Amino acid sequence: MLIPNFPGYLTDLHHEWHYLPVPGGVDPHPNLPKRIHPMGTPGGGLEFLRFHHSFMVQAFAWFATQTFNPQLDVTPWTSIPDELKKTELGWTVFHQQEEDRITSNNPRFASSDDLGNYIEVGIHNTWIHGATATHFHEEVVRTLHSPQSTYFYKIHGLVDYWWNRWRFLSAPIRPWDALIKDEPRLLHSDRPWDALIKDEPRLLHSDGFIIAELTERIEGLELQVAMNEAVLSGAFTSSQEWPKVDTEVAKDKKTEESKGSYPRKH
Ligand SMILES: [Cu+2]
Repeated sequence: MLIPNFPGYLTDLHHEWHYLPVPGGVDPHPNLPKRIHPMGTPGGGLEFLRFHHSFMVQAFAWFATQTFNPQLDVTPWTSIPDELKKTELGWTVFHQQEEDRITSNNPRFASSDDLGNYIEVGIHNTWIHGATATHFHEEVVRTLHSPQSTYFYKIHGLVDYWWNRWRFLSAPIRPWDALIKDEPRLLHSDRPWDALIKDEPRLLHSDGFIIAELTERIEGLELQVAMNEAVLSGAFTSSQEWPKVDTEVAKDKKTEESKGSYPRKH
């Protein structure tokens, strides 16, 4: 679904971040921040993950200031929906291998940066935006104005989910004595260790569990801060201040050709 009155500032922020300068090309929003590390280069993968994470925090802060009828469905996907895994939508055995590697961390990724590059250069840029646009008949998802669609938050929610999952999976397994030292309550469990592990597999990845818990708390705080800032700075205009729909449509028509699309590696 297209999100009514989605802030142009956020659309532009996303567009400019992805914009790849080409000779003779026109920089869409020269005053907005640009990507620092090019796609697929060291630093680019982490920047991709961080940019989209913080972008979603800002968008959700705005969502929270609005009432939508019907409500927005922006809940993240936690796996690639089966209905998208179709040959006619460009799904291939190679994409399945990519998804399997991302969810199993096998072969393992060296870092968040490594994971981010793998996702961006592969499934993200070559397939998921286009397949989603075609299947759900929402063309804007194919373009760099994709944040105007609720599907953007499903796609990038999935990327965030993969990232968190990877942080969990890649956390070092801690020896029991270190675990017991930090979590003495485990000592007072009357249950044998193997039964404990069976019921609480998170214990095996205890650092990952702690990271996941902290990540969740930080995300909550980020959202709170973003919302407070938005309210204090008046970043989001009230509905009475919105421009008339016909002028917006005219503006949209003008920018139609300049929406850009996700780059592919040749
Ligand atoms: Cu993007």
